[in-house]
Formats: sequence, structure tokens, C-alpha cells
Amino acid sequence: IMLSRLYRPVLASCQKISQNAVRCASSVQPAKIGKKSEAIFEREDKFGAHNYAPLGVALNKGEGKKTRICFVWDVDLVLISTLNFLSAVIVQVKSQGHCHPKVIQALVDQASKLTLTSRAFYNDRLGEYEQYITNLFGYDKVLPMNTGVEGGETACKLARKWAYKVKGVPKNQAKIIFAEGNFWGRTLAAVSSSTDPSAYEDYGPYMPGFDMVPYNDLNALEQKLKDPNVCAYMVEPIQGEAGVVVPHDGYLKGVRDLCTKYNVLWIADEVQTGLARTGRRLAVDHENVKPDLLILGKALSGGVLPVSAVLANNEVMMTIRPGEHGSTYGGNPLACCVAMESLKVLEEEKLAENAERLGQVLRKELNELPKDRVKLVRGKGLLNAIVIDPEIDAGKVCKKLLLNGLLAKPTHGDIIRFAPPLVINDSQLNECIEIISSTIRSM
Ligand code: IF1
Repeated sequence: IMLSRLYRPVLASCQKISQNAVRCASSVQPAKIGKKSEAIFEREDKFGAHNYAPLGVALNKGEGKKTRICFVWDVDLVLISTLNFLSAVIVQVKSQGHCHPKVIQALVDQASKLTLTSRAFYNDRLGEYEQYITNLFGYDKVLPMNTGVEGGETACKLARKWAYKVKGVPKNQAKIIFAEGNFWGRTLAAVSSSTDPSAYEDYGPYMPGFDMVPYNDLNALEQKLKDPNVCAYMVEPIQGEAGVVVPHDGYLKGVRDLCTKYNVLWIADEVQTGLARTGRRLAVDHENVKPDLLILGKALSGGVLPVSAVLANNEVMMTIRPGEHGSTYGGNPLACCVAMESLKVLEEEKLAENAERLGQVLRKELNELPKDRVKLVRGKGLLNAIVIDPEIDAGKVCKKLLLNGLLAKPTHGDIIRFAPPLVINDSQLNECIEIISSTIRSM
């Protein structure tokens, strides 16, 4: 049984449950309640900031390639292994599966040679990676960073530089438009563009020159882009944190056309939706359109270490000159090797095709669930979500999913996002569907 730290009252009932056979993704025998886990929860509670409230499970091992099993194990080890439906709990990170052997091998090989160098010098891996990733996505250049939010920050800085040096916007007057409901990280700039009070409350004053527009509304967007000081529109092709909000077909084409018409840069935040997650190499590929700036992260490193990237053509990328932007770890040789191998795994194992096919299977089954419990199913590829009837507590559903062997987390109250590793196969997906179905029907 894996405990949920937040639901101590359940602890007692868990003790009852632990005596019974707990259904799990593999037929591992249920085990006693983990003392190690309890100790981990208490120690983190005492010494760590409380900026998260995790579900009560402490992971220590993941395996997700050789045997194509997407299992993670609890520290107590005697506990059940779980089909991880949240790609290592944090969505989209483990698209290639936990500890993919080729990615780990690339990490180990390079780690024993050269890990970090100052960008004051060249290294023999960065150029190779830059050539590979720019050819793969069809851009002139890449600016390597570490986290997804640094990718967003970099894209905004590039857009402002381009505004002043190319578009001719008056100094310090550049505006960037963001979609309501967006999420691109936790920095002061990122929360300055947020419409979610839990993200921006008490973090003011906010970044000037940021403005919002309703998501999936081309008329409203066109009104904003008419302002000659607007230099960019940054948007997720599908809004992840908002609860996998999929815009109408044609929205991305409309964004592309409007940004072209008004000489505004289109920044696509594909940190969550990119890299095969939605059934295509990029989510924008569903509409065959190309953003001016592309932000990648998460699965770019196969979940091994933080790697992000901004890709753009020379007109934009060359507006930043030496010394005007950078990062200690950005483009380090270790990250370059891991990222290049992670991208190759996505391509060689045809994970986009797998996501497309299995996503259709998943949504078909989720749509069979009782409509009085599951109001809506939405998503593309293996980025999906269900909207739970408000009468049912999505948090409680996730707790029961946990006890039944599946990791998922609620977002915005009544939404549960499902984003399993893209290496998942038919039988594992069917196991997950069975767990989800039996859990929902039992509520
Ligand atoms: C947490 C989930 C969210 C993102 C998009 C940029 C970033 C993110 C579209 C920043 C980050 C993370 C943040 C993480 C939970 C996770 C997440 F869906 F993937 F679970 F928020 F929706 N653009 N998303 O989704 O990337 O700086 O974090 O590398 O904050 O707990 P980062």
C-alpha cells in the first residue's frame, strides 16, 4: 500500500486494506505499510520547504525500457510496483521511460569524460548536438538552456531584442501577449503572465509589457496583435497545466497567419506538448504550421537531467550577441549527449506513432466511463485528461488510483491528467485502463 501523506485519516483504513490483496499493475504481493516511506515524509516535512504537497509515495527506482515496463518502485521496495501514469509523476518528463538504457549509457560515457565546461571555451559535443537538433526541427540555430522556464525567459528576451533591433519598436515599449490559462514555470516573469492566483498572488510587482488574451480565440488575438508594439504571442499548442485544454482545429493555423500578418513572433511553448507526446514530433505538426520560436524541455533529456532549448532562425537568434545571454550549465557536454540520445530514442522507437495509436485507444475507453462521473475526455496522443463530476473529489480518485497501482495527479480541482511514458505498450495501457475504469466505477 502506498500512503498518501495528506490523508492521515486514510492511514487507518489503509492498514485494513493492506491486509487484503491490493490490485496492482503487476501481480506483486501487497506488502506491509512502508516504515521507510513514513520516515522520508517526516524528514522532508521538517527540513524541506513546503512548496509541494506530494501524494504519500516515495519513489526510488524506475525501469521503463528493456522490458518496456513503466514501473516505479516505492523506497520500501517490498511495496508494489506501479504503472506510472504521470511519466515519473511529473508529466512529460519520462516519455522515453524510466532510465532508458541508451540515454543512461550516453550519460555514463560522457560523465566519465567531461561533464561541464565554461562557455568561455568550445567543447566537442555542443556543435554536434546543435547540428542534430536544428536539422531535426528545421531551424537555423538553437540556444541551449536548462529548465523549461529558462527556455520561456530566453524566448521572451529574444522577442524583445528582435522588437528593438528588427521590428523597430520604441525602446522599452515591447509587448508580449500570453494566453489566459497559460503555465510556463515559476519565475517572476512567468507568474507575471499567469491568470492563476495561486501562481502570481503576492509575487508583485509584475513584469511590465506582458498582456493576456483568451485562449483559442482568434478574433481576440487579432485585436491584440494590431498594436504595433506587440512583438510576440507565446502560447502552448495544448494547455497542459490548465488541464489539457485542446483548442479548436485550425487555431494554430490561425495563430500562424495572424502573427505573420501583423509581423509578430509566434512563440510555441512545447515543453509539455512537444517531443512525440501528442502523437506527432511536435503538437504544431498536427496543423503543419511552424512557430518563429520553439521552446523544448522535459523529455528533451529523457528525464535524466534538466535540458531545455529555444530554436529560431537567424533573423531572431542573431539579435543576441556574445555576452548578452547565457547560463552556467546551458549547453554543457553532458547535457548535449543526453539530449541527443533522448531525441534519437524518440525517433528510432517511433514514440510519436505509439502515442498517436495508444492515445486513441485510451480516449475511446475513457469515453466509455459513466457520464455521471466523467463529464469530459480530452487530449491528443498520450497527453489526456478527464473532467470529473464536481460531486466526486478528483483528489480522492487519485488516492484510490494510487492504492490500485496507478500514479496520477489532479489539477484545478476536477481534472485528472493522464500522461504515461510514451514507451507504454498495449498490455500495460490496458492494465491502466482497467485500473482507471474500476476505480472510477467504484467511486
Ligand atoms: C511543477 C506538468 C505542469 C510547462 C510548460 C514550461 C514549463 C512547464 C508548458 C516550465 C512545466 C511542470 C512544472 C512542474 C509540474 C509540470 C507540469 F504538467 F508537467 F505536470 F506545470 F503542468 N512550459 N511544467 O508545463 O518547465 O521550468 O518546470 O522545467 O512546477 O511542479 P520547468
